[in-house]
Amino acid sequence: MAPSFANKLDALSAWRTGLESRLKELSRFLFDHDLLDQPASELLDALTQRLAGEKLVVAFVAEFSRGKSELINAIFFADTGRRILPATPGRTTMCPVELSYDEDETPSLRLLDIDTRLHNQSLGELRGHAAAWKQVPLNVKRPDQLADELLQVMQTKKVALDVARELGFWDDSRPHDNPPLDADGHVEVPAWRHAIINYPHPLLKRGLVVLDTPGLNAIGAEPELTVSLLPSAHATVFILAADTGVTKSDLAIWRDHLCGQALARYVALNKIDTLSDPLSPQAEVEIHIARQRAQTAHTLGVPETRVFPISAKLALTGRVAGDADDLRASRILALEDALGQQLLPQRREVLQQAVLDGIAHIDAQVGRSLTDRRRQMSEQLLELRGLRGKNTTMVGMMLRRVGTESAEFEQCISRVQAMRAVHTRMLKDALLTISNDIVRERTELLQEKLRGAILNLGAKRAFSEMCATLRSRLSEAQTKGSEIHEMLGASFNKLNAEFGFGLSAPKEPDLSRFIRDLDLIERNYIQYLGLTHALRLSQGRFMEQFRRMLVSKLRVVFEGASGELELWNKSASAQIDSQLRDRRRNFKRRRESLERVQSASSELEARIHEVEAQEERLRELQSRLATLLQALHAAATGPLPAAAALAQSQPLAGTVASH
Ligand SMILES: Nc1nc2c(ncn2[C@@H]2O[C@H](COP(=O)(O)OP(=O)(O)OP(=O)(O)O)[C@@H](O)[C@H]2O)c(=O)[nH]1
Ligand SMILES: [Mg+2]
Repeated sequence: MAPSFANKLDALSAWRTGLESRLKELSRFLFDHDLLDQPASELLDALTQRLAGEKLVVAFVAEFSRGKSELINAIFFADTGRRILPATPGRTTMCPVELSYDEDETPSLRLLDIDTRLHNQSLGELRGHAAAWKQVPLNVKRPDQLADELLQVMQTKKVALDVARELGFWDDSRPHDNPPLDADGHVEVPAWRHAIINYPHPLLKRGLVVLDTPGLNAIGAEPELTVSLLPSAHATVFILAADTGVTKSDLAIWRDHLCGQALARYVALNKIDTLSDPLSPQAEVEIHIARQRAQTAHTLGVPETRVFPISAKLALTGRVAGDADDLRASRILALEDALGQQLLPQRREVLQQAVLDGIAHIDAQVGRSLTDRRRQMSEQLLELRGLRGKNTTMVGMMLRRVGTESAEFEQCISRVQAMRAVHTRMLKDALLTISNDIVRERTELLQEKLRGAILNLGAKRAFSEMCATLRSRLSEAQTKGSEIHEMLGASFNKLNAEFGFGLSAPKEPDLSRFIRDLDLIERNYIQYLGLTHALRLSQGRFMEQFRRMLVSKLRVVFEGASGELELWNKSASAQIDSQLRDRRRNFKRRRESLERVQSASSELEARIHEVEAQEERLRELQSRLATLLQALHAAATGPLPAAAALAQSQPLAGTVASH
């Protein structure tokens, strides 16, 4: 049987760890041999961090009681031997629950009070404020205690009607959707706004983040879930119940939150065990399941292969009891395989490209610097060998020549300085185009316009206009980046021709991925602004949260683009410094050699040997660099490590997957 999702994720993670250690080896090698300039070192650090910190977010979305939490238990927690996340009839999970692992923190459940909605801070901002969260330590060795603590995600509280209104859980214009009002005029609302479980599960340790959500069409859903958490998930599993089929509210959730998203979507038709009936033959039940699957695919507009009839309950009980028949009947492996087969190769491709780009960069920069140093050594050898059999007058002449050459070379300094001045000015100008002030100004302007917007249409238009302005800023920065590239290219050619440098401008800076990120933010927010309850939330108190949420998202894009431009420019100009240093060192070496030869003719052969040895060392470094880069390339593009071997070394993950 094909390895399940758990095994595949393991293999991907082992692949990442392998690449990480090869990158570290490369860094160490470059550092030890004085080949690592600052931009190259930043690039390698960023790459290693990206590989280590890479997250894979899978969100489970559905109307309440469809079995989201049960399915998460079955896929990820069966190895604990019990139900970990609460899953009960009726509304259970009251706030979004994020499961992940951060090894710098102890295992814990963190809960954010629902009242934080009354203040301006967005969820994103509050993540960094430890004091805003109630922190409950988790005893991971005691699954029963763990499950007890996690019951807190079910907590609710009673509040007065006006508080419920302020919190966003009561809407006078949509009376049918409002929760019941009790005899004292109180409304039951969730106690928490968000929960984060830090749990050292092998899969979470490997960068998986699981997002369990409460029934989403409920009034008062956290806007951040719609505009940020769900759209940035790498995959969503939408769950329906086979006993209810696709209901109107299921369809509303699908349409509002999952329809038209580019992300990978899977549909689970859960609870197929409820269709079994002692009075009907199994073949009839099968026909019934097949029919439901086809209907579901048709209603949601997805291929039938994306709809997975499953039973989360049988999967969980089957795994806990080690009952292979139940597990087979649950059909969970088909869903897990699909998740593993489609999702993980996509993630791998993205990381692989980043590593290959890094290799190309190091190869170009460091490789060139080594070739250049070798060339200088060869020239020096030629010079020294030419002195064989010559007298000291000749050596004196050579010394004077080195002096003249060195003085001529130093004239390049004023040229380099002039080029630097132009470069600094151009870069400053490019960075100004995409400064944080632009984001702030534009979002404030949007806020003004949204305040006046009565219809969603107006809000959408204002938002699109803002995005268009921001996009044109990014494109402008891209053009300016290309102009810098051109300017440097031309200046480098001149410096190479006149002063014997070996400079070459790196591949043009590329900001297209930031433009794509902006497009994605635009799509998500536009979709959110289209929801009926969005405008209500976008007014008053929620408006400020909305703006802050947007600003922080846009900042990430703009700061990312600025960072990229800056790093590119640093790396392009760092070669000038290192080549200047090399050239000067070379002149000094030549002068010293000649002086030694002048003082004692026996020194010539010794000096020739020395330079030959140095050249040989450079040749070795070149070939070791090539070997390291080739090995990295092979590791990045080669097959994933065998999952079976990993399962053995990771007993817990093996337990989850081995059934
Ligand atoms: N028979 C059957 N019951 C299931 C299955 N999956 C879940 N259930 C039950 O359905 C009920 C709801 O499951 P949950 O996992 O709490 O559903 P949820 O989607 O997380 O619901 P909320 O947290 O309220 O949004 C629980 O009683 C589960 O035991 C299944 O495959 N078969
Ligand atoms: Mg739940």
